[in-house]
Amino acid sequence: MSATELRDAILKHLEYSQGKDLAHASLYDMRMALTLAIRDKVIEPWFRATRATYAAQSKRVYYLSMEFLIGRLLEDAIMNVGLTESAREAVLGLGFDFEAVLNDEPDAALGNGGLGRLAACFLDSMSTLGCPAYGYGIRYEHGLFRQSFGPDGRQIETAEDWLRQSHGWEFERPEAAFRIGFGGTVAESGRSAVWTPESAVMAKAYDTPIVGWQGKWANTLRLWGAEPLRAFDLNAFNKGDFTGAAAPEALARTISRVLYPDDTTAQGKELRLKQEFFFTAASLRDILRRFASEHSDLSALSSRVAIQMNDTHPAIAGPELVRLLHDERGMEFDKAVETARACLGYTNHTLMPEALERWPETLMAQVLPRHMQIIERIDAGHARQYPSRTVSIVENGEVKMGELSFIMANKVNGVSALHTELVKDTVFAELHALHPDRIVNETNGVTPRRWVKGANPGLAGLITETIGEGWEDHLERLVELEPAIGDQGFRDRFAAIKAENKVALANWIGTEMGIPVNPDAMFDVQIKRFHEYKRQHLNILETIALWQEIRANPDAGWAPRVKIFGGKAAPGYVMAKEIIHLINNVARIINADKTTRELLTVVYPPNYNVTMAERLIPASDLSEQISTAGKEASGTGNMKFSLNGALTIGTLDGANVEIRDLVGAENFFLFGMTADEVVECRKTPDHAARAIAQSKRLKAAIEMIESGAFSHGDKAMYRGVTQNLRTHDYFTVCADFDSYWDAQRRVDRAWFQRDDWTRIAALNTARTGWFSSDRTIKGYMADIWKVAPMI
Ligand code: B1N
Repeated sequence: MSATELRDAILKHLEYSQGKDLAHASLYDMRMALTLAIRDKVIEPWFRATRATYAAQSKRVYYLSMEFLIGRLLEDAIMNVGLTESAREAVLGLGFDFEAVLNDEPDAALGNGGLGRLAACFLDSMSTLGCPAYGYGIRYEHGLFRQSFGPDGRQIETAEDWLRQSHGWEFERPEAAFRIGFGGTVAESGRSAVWTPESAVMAKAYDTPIVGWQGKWANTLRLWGAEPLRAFDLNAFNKGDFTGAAAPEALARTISRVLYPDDTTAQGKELRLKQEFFFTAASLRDILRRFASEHSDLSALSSRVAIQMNDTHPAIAGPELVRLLHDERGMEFDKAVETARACLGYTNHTLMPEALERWPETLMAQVLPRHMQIIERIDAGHARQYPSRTVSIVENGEVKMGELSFIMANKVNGVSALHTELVKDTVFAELHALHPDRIVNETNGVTPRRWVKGANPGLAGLITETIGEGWEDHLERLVELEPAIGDQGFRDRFAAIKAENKVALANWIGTEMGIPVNPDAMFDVQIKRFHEYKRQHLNILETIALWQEIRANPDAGWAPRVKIFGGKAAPGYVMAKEIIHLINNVARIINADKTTRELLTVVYPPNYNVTMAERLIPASDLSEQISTAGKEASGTGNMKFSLNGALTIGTLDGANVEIRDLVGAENFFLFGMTADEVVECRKTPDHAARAIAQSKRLKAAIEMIESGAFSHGDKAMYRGVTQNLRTHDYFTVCADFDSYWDAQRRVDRAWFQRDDWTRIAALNTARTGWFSSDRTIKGYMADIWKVAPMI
């Protein structure tokens, strides 16, 4: 499509879809018209993919996820259909700034962090690989909250409103709607049972086409919105019970209203359980409807259907599928369990005990009475089959969703090599012994289309010039860059691209925050959700210590640094919010110190999201991946940084281990205890006190916080953080501090060997092509889903 043709298509949509002529079109009108013109181009591969899948009677993959952190879609879609240049020209020709049009799109934050972003990268890769797939989730009215900082530096949360403007990508499907019930009673009826829910809502489908690289294939992201039952159903429902009749309407309004803002924690709230059942049940009905339109023999279900549970959030899929097969379609119970298991896979994303979902048995029995019976029967069946087992799904009055998922899945996977081994050795040790072939590893990945080509066009251009086209969907080809890294000319270009990205970021920080930053300084970046295990407080403690040392010894050869933080804390996570508050106040004090101004700046732009990540990562020199070893299941930001030529300072945790193996130990700033050593360390009750006593810098940094230096003299302000460090320090910040400090000084020295730094940065890019989510998805397709690519 030429720029002129695209221009005509945009004008047509301006006129007929937006009802505006060019002279009166707003930025929003232009963005919508461009979106609709591009969406038109996506329809053709979308239909083609659907027809090809039907024609081949191919097995389909269903990716069930509570979260899809897709961010903006327009720029990505334009790139995938190969219209970036035409679109730029057409939009410019119509008198609009292309970047401004792209920036007008709201960032769809239907997820918290890594888990949701992984689901979005997987959608991209499944479409790129021609894997027939549907993403299924919830169309939250409000995604993750918007973050701002109060004048005192505290996090303020406000509702996010991405659907206030009409959503240009989606298609509403009023015909694809299912009634989803809750509560009520179960009556025995022969060998099965009849569940009569007490209340119900309608799940209505909204489809967004997800086009792959070069527009060869497109899959569907189907998100469910909750609506009250129709008038007819309401009448039937109503018979005499008026209060009961009003309840479903209230329920319908709340069920898809808001994303739970908790990352790696489970809240155990009734509404959350209802959300989980709501989207899982609607998805399963849709899956069985589609299967039934092509096949009649339900025993063949697993040859046509692979359902992936993204963590335990859709774990009710096990019992619900059994219920649909047994109660509603008359399949014998044990066969229904076998059939369901053959379809289901379960991805574990965390070992943190507070994240492992458990529901009170009483709540489960009240919200999903039939499912509670089925869970008990599955549990009993498993116990009969494995009499030696001591774990069970229902224990101490709780339903453990991890165990349920494990038992109901034919494959269980971890998300990095280290994490998968820990899954085998810790949470699922006993189940692993009983089912030794069930756990597999699928190390996470990220889409290079968004995270290299889209976010870093400069680097993408250099890659193409150096190794030719086609690396975008064969990212392992980045190794071909390696010979060029020996050339001074290549290194200079690589460095110049990084420098340009940093100038752009420095300008943005200047306009957005009013803080001048020196683009020649090292950009040292930690962006991720705030959590004690991710240890942003380790970073800020080191920052305080560094500031003190620079003041005491200004000429000791410090590398000038800009420390950049980004991330949100769950609204109820008091400690994480205190750390945010502390960082903002440390930034306020340090940035006001004229004596260190040239060497150290701390910036923390509010409301970190996918779009901000796309801006920050290409401009980063140093990637902070400093979690307590054994706690970060994988990380995916770590991969994005490496691909974009940042060096990593990190622990042996999650996929850091694999990054270090690939880029080479000599090119990675390793520090801290190993996962085993952390476990050992915790056995010494005063490990924190000892570490503080041994480290004059750590001691001084903590004391400085306690002195009120960052809180207008208020000595008690950060007691939550400091007392925890001094006493409990479960995440071993103190025990790792000196090692971290030393690694940072190695970073300083490396920074002054600028050409060598650039060489290592380029090696990071060249050696991390393995982290493409295409590689990950190929793994799932071969090991778990047993699905062949269609292109
Ligand atoms: O999943 C990512 C990993 O890269 C991260 O290491 C991991 O922390 C993240 C409950 C979670 N694990 N668990 C969650 C999110 C929301 C929620 O309500 C748990 N997120 C992760 C991708 O594998």
